[in-house]
Amino acid sequence: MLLLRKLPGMPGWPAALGLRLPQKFLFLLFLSGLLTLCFGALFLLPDSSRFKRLFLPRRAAAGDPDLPRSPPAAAEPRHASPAAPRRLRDKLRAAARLGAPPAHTAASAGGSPQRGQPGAGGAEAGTDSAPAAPRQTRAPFGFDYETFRRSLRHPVLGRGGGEEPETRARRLKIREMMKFAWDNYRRYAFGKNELRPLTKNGHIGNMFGGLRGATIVDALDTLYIMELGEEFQEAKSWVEKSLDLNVNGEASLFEVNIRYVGGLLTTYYLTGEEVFKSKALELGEKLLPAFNTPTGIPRGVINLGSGMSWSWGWASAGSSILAEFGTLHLEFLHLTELSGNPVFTEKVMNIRKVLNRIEKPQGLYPNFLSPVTGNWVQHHVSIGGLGDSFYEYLIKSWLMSDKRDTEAKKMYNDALEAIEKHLVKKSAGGLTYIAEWRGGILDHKMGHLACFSGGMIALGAEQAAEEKKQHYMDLAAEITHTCHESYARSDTKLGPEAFRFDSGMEAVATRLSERYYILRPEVVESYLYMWRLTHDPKYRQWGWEVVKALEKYCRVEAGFSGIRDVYTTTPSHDNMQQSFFLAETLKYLYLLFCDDDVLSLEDWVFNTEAHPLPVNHTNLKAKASVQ
Ligand code: DMJ
Repeated sequence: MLLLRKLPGMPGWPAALGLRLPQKFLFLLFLSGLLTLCFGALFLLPDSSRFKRLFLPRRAAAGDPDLPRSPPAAAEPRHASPAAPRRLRDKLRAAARLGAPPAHTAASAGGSPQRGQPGAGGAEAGTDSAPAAPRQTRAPFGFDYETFRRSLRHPVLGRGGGEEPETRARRLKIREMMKFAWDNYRRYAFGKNELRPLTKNGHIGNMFGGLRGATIVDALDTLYIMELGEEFQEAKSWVEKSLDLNVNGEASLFEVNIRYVGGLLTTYYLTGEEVFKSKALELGEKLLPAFNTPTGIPRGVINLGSGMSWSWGWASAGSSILAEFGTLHLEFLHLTELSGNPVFTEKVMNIRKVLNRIEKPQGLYPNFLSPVTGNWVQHHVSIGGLGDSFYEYLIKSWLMSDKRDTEAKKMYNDALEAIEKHLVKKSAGGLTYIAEWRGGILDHKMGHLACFSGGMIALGAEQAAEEKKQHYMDLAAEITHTCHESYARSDTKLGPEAFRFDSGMEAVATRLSERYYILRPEVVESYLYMWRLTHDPKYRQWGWEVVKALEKYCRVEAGFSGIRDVYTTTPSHDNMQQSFFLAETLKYLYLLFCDDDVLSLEDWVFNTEAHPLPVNHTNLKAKASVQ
């Protein structure tokens, strides 16, 4: 306006219109009001609006959903938002400070950034509205392993000393069992997925899509923790030389994640050896195509070579399974942590978003969800198989975030409340159990898998409202007691795959098909948590009963085998040494006879395959910045 007036040979607008002074004044007033209105309206436009990006400085208009709208970060209350997005925000901000577009721009456009390359989401500085910084090239993302190690509150393997000779002897016995299981696997099945201890050969199976060495990757951290140095080196050099990730074949997204990605991540955190990190990240990227569904809920099966994914044939109407897509969170957050690539975190945060959006019947989470429509497919609810580790990962997400992921905590609390209201029952004989729910009808059955829940409920009790803490500790103890009963009531002192509370029976398998024991860990897992959280000596006693039973009924000449019927003392062996026996059962038993500072629960959260992942202590922030 003013400019126009001063242009030579051009009369001012109002003059040109032939207006008088008061009219000119009114006209000017009207125009300035109009301008203010237009400019002010810019702030009301959605962040994505092109006009906004055109007129406002870049930072204010960025509109990234992960960036806080208000108040600014410094004013954020400590528990205001989940930890994962917060860390993501920190990284995005760090990238923005260097003028780099956030890494996920590249990732979500289909190409994942090359780690360690300047082009990994890295551009030139200088587009920010902050005071002009000297032009600099973005350095590669780096994870500072030493900073991470310094952040741990306890030595990984504890301080040692001051224990009872009996405790030490029992621990060493379990170490010997691990060595026996490993030696036989190495001798007869090295490089295969599992050992067949009766026929003395290897088993490959079809769960890992052509990947081999499941027992090696699952056993790595147990060998390390038990200080079986030579054996650990054998396992490590196999991973270095022979773990081939360029495979084809149908893999379970869930199994590959919990065993391979989990095992590799943990071994990296324990040792700092790059090979474990790079393999974990490479494999993690191969899992990403499974999320390419209309809802972002991954399908259960993926071809690691082609990236094609589909649902399990047995899952009703092409659905995805709660315990499968709900058991990725811990590992995926660590994949982001180590790579700087937010895509992993984005994928699992989206799963949460979908779950939070849909209605839950009576507050319960059914086990089958359509990845296409995002609706529940069947109303079967269980804290055992098909549901189990979804609940586990909610409370563990909260713990792993150093107690900042309040969204996970709330989801866990709400779910547990609904489970308690609808599924927790007491038998006539006074045993507390968690039944299954089929469209509103209760099935009074508890699977062996559901026995992890004693430990989980104890672990979660700490965050409960003051008046409920003791209640949850009591509930955890009662469930663990029931699971112990399922062992104590069998002839072998090992528990069946499922036990029931009907027809006058309590905590025993009533069907022939449910009498087997395949070296599963869930009951001893609960013993470990209960021991660490209460120090009631009965849990060590119960753990020792399991050791004796395993030795008596599952140990064969060339390893450990599952048994077909826990109710007979002349068992028939199933000829399979499951990899989770080395990853979980023996690890939990060993830790039960260790001091609490060995893999302290303050520093580590166990994934569902017992691979410990570090808690993201607040003072760890520095480690994940762009160097
Ligand atoms: C393990 O692979 C994991 O614990 C999983 O969450 C459930 N099943 C087995 C052990 O029973």
